[in-house]
Amino acid sequence: MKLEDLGYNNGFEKFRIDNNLDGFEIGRIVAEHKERYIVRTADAEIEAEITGNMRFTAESRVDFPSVGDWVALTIYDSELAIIHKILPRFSIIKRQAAGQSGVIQVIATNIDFAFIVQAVDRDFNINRLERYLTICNSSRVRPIIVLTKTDLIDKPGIHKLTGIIKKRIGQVPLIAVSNMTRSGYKRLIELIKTGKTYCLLGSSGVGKSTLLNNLSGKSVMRTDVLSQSTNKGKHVTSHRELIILENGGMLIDNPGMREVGIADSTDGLEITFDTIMALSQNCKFKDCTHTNEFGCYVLEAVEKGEIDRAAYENYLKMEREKSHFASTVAERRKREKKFGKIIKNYKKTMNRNSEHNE
Ligand SMILES: Nc1nc2c(ncn2[C@@H]2O[C@H](COP(=O)(O)OP(=O)(O)OP(=O)(O)O)[C@@H](O)[C@H]2O)c(=O)[nH]1
Ligand SMILES: [Mg+2]
Ligand SMILES: [Zn+2]
Repeated sequence: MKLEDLGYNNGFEKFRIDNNLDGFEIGRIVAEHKERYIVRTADAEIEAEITGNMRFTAESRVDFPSVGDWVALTIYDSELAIIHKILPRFSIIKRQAAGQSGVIQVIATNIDFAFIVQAVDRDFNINRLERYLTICNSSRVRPIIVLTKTDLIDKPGIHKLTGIIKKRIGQVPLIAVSNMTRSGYKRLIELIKTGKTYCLLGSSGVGKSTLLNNLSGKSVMRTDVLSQSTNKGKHVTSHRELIILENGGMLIDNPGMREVGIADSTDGLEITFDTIMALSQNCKFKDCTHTNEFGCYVLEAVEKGEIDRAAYENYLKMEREKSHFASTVAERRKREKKFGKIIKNYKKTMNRNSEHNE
């Protein structure tokens, strides 16, 4: 297998040469199990760990390898390999870590397309779809909406749901499939290109792993029904894994998400809500929050019914989350800086004292 078949490109190669990484092997992380990584190189699949230095200097999860990463590593033998460097990523899918304010969780890296998977049953939720979309847009990953379990409802039912999506989320490709009858698979398979990486995002139980197994023709991932009452908060898939399909596309399966918190979505919201953004250019005040200002074009459009009120409210909610995330991060940085100064001063005093004692 060539590295190119795993998605390696000129950008990564240029970095490798510019940084004199000739002495290292290059590989891609295909799975992660609690800081032990499975790396796929041109001729092997091996387990690897990171250097102590990488662990020590890491400031957040973003500095650790993730599934999808290209890394430079040294292979000592079939049992031991050490990851020295993460090659710069062209995309990072991340969210606000569930229940940890201001903390980022990396879902996957170097992703070309994300399949946002939602089932037609009670999982269907247009606001959440917009959330996933925002996450994709802020990480420059092209989204594709996949509506699953269409076998559970009739044609008019499917039509109604696709109508709701198309009205709110116009330009994003949308495919309705059944993992049981495989209806819709032909279109889905046509979208998967050789050498490109696709990531499956969505709640638990929507059929991500079933879809992946069907597409790969193998039972790579375990799939199951979870009883809501006995398995509260659990999901069937518990780790992330990259699988190479026969047509050369790569698919990353993820554990289902219960919370899709917005983290650092620089311009994700602007892209997701481009109509609102375009209108806001005309608002009377530059710093208009579009909530109660006089001369607000956005509010006016909502009143006139030109913007869907539910979409507008979802936008405001995520905008608030985004600012909250930013201020939590800023506050933590400030605290850490202060703490760093205390440590520095302490060390200085200690050194002075020990000099005196000599
Ligand atoms: N009727 C129907 N059932 C489906 C479909 N896709 C998946 N299922 C069933 O839904 C259940 C959950 O499927 P999984 O593939 O494990 O779901 P998942 O998204 O991987 O869930 P997590 O790993 O927990 O995130 C299984 O019992 C599947 O057989 C579908 O298209 N139609
Ligand atoms: Mg799964
Ligand atoms: Zn406004």
